Amino acid sequence: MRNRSFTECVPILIILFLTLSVASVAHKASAAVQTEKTASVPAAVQFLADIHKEKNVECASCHGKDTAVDDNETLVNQKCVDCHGTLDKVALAKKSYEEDEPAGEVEHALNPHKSHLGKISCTACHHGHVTSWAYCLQCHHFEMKIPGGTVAAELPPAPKREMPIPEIPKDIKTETTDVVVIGAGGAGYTAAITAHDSGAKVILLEKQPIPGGNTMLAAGGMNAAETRFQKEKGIKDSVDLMFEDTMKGGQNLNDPALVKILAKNSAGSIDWLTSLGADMSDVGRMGGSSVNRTHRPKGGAAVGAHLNDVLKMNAEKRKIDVRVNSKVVKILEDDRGGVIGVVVEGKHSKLYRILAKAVVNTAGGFSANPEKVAYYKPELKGMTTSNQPGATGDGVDLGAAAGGQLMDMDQIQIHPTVSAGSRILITEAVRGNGAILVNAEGKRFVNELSTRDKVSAAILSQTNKSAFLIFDEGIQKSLKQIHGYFVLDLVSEGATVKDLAAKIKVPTDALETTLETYNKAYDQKNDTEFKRPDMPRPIRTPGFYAIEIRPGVHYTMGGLKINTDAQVMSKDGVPIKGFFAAGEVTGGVHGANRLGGNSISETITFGRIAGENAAKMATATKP
Ligand code: MEZ
Repeated sequence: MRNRSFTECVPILIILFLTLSVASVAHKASAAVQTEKTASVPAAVQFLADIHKEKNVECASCHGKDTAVDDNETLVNQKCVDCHGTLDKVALAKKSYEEDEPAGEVEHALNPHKSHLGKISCTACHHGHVTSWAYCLQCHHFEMKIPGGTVAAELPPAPKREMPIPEIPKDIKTETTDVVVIGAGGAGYTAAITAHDSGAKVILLEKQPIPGGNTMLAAGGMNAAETRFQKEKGIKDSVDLMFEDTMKGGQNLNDPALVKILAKNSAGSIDWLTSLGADMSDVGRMGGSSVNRTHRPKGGAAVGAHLNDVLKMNAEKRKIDVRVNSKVVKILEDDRGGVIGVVVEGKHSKLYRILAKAVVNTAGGFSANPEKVAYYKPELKGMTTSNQPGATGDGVDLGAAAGGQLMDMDQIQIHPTVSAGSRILITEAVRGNGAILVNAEGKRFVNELSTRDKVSAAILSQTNKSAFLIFDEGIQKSLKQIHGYFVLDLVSEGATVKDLAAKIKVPTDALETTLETYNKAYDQKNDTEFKRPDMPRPIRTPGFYAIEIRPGVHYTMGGLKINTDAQVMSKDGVPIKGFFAAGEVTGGVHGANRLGGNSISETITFGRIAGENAAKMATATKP
């Protein structure tokens, strides 16, 4: 079907409007809101509702007649799509957001309708009665226009980071289900799908307007040992070696029982994802791993956006009840401390209660909560983060308030390579595929494949507390994800090493010598200088590229203590009945330092365990 333009759509909507004769209470209320808000708008800004009104699109065309808006804003979003087309269609229609972009270069263009956020709802960015703002502006600094907003529009104030537990009125609405999952990132979707497939009725809650959590940002891949993809590529690995690498990387602070589960179930988790339609066939390496075991889509594409799509699609196929804009404000307990449900604050539905036989907490970590990070690790005060804005640690607070034991809260990981001056993570896979790090003097200073704690510490002791990732055309071609850094304008380029040195203002001789020495080490398969264990590619194929990077807060290793069944442990050291957790909200798997690629591994493996055990518990008590 041809995509209708907005103007073509207007008459249809008017007819619809007239047919429905919507001089309704809802319409009036909506119009009143509109007038009231419009009155306070600065002259230059019109809200989306005003723009529609000017085009004779009445309120009920978007809101429907007498229909209360649900927290997913389902009807409003459907109306946007009916009129303007799906996200894919809008993305095609608007290939370039850079005004001077030549038509032939649309491949490189930024397109907010097509991004790693996947298929998000229109109302995540487009707001009818307040200034619209692009969700991605919370991490990026794009100069892009949005109807009913402005480029310079002030973002709404950041959500309150502390979670005062509100007074819960007794008479709020109550729903019931088997399993409630808090947080729709990778662990949440995995737990929800697994619980559903084990026979439970599930509600998956997400406080942000879009699902995905930090999973949607995950880049490098998912660690797994003894997988069929490793076998196909002749990679010799073992569950024991993954266990040893993970313990060593975590400085043996990890809970060995959890690490055993992680390693033992990792290949099964890859098979599970594959059975859902994921492509995990490319295998690379992250720092601290003895062999290539980081799985990701073909060509080295980012793992998170792909998994996010696959998990969302599978939840939709199963008709799992996923609710965004739905923040859990309290976990409910019975008089013996067992967990029996949650209280939710919906964007539109306000406070309501869901009683459940089991609750799974997959609400993530707190790297995007600078106050909390600084509280537990004062030396990280003011440091940027690679995390999505919802990673504020509510899940940890909710779990602790429900009697859960916290552990290792001061174990906070900084990722060595966040693009300088931004929040954009440059995946460790760039180093894994061959890039080196040089300082402002043009010299290498560290084994680039060492663990994150060591590489970050080395960078922080260099001039400007930053460094440059250096790679060439061969490395750029080997990893699809790198393309995105060009699109985001993060890469300095040179046709020769000399050109590049001039661009990034490092001494030419030093950079040339550094690359000659490194390429010799590659040829001799021996890095005598820094003992880098794997040099998959030389750096000698023009063009030459650099990205300036700085460490940023990336992952919180601490959280709720769980056992191997993903049950949350109480402060007295016993499992809390009906309470499970998985993913970054938990502590224990990664100890003092998480290995790159072990986060997605943990979310999938422990998400599956939590979902299965929650469902088992829920269905066992079914009449
Ligand atoms: O597991 C991670 O955090 C990871 C692989 C990050 C990255 O550098 O891509």
